[in-house]
Amino acid sequence: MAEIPVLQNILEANEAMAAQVRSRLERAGVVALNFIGAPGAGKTSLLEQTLPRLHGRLSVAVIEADCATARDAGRIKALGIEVVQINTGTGCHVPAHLVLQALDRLPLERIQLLIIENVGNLVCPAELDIGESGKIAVISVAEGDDKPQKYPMLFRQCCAVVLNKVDLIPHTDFRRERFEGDLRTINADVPLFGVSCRTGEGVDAWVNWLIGQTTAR
Ligand SMILES: Nc1nc2c(ncn2[C@@H]2O[C@H](COP(=O)(O)OP(=O)(O)O)[C@@H](O)[C@H]2O)c(=O)[nH]1
Ligand SMILES: [Mg+2]
Repeated sequence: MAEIPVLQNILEANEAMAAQVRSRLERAGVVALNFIGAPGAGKTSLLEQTLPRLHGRLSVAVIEADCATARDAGRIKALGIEVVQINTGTGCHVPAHLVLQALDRLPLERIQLLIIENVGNLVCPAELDIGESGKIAVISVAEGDDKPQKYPMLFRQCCAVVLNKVDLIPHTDFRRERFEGDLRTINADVPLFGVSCRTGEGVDAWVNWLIGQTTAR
């Protein structure tokens, strides 16, 4: 019995922090997108394909979240993009209070888009509000075509789905019709972008949508 109020307190505390993140971002006119996907889905690879294409079109900063290491931040920094690494230790998602701390280290007045790469996980990050404008589901064909039905929360919550590693489809048993059919039963209208971060296929359409998000809001 005692555990329920504790959990409630933690969630309420997170909501209060998320509200602070949201108001700071809104005041600065920054759109923040929270990239959620399994470890290895290609979240950082997608950023490596996306960020150079935004050069001269949109000013961007990135928050990287992983249990350990600053490796992903290193990959983003190598592109000349402002980045803050968060390490969550045993935490399976980035909580709002760590995002709030990271905002202090970013030039919010100079950026239009903030991308947060969450800890690799299809479950907890989908449930938690961190003050973002929207969640992006990043999934790869190597994970199988049954994930929308198995992890409906993420696919219901997100404002776009990026299906990565389409170059591998011929080498897997991934059935795109099944994936799309299942996705549509959960989220009928969500934009879906099939991309390959290996070949660059489909990335331009995704980037154009992304740019549209900063002007539409
Ligand atoms: N074949 C193929 N491999 C990819 C693609 N995107 C990423 N990878 C590989 O998948 C692995 C995990 O990528 P990474 O971006 O680190 O995933 P993250 O953990 O979601 O950030 C790396 O070895 C990438 O080179 C893709 O579109 N096609
Ligand atoms: Mg990564």
